[in-house]
Amino acid sequence: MKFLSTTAVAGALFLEAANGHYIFQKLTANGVQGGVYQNIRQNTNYNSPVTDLASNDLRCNVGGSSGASTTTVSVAAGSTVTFTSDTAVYHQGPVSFYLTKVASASAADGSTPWSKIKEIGPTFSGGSATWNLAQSYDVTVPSCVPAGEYLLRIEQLAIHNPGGAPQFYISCAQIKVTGGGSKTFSGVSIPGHVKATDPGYTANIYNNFTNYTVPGPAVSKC
Ligand SMILES: *[C@@H]1O[C@H](CO)[C@@H](O)[C@H](O)[C@H]1NC(C)=O
Ligand SMILES: *[C@@H]1O[C@H](CO)[C@@H](O)[C@H](O)[C@H]1NC(C)=O
Ligand SMILES: [Cu+2]
Repeated sequence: MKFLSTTAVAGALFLEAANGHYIFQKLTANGVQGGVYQNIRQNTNYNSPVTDLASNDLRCNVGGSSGASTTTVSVAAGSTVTFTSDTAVYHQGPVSFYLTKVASASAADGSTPWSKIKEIGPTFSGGSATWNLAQSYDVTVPSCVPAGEYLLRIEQLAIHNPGGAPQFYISCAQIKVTGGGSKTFSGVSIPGHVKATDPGYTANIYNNFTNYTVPGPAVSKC
């Protein structure tokens, strides 16, 4: 009896882990896709989201405050990298990418200023919105940022459930930028980059949804 009930619980947890949500766990850089958590910090909350706007877990997910077991990959400034999730993103919401310069990508805790370098909102056509729901998302490392080590963070904010807490699906890659320039982007703290009152956080995507502003700071450009 005890064995059977334990098995049932384990089975339920497995189904939840397998079917619930999604997690970005691979990075493609220099045209080569790394293994699971090779260049992305491994989290400890499976594929569950973070929902607390004040939590440091918003930086690099639960369990991602350091990355000693993660390899830092060299990428040229101006080149494109790709984040890939275990299953395709299926909750509607925006995708944003943030970059923070650090002394050591494997040791950094994400408390340094983050600059948003790309955002993907919905497109509106004929009165309806279309979200870019995908398994992989590309981002170009800005050509003008200084060489050195960075955390590169992807944030998919699921706002599919108005009235419920929006869900942050987050992963941080560890990169070492080569080449580059000398531009310093403005940055914001995480947590703190998204406010509970932001229209892009509170939006009801099912009701009179005709425009959308992705939460967080403006995108920094070279
Ligand atoms: C829909 O939104 C627009 C712009 O935000 C607003 O002017 C309008 O009153 C809204 N309509 C309804 C029916 O809520
Ligand atoms: C849509 O535009 C209106 C008018 O500028 C603004 O008040 C509202 O916050 C916007 N909605 C979203 C979800 O960004
Ligand atoms: Cu979900």
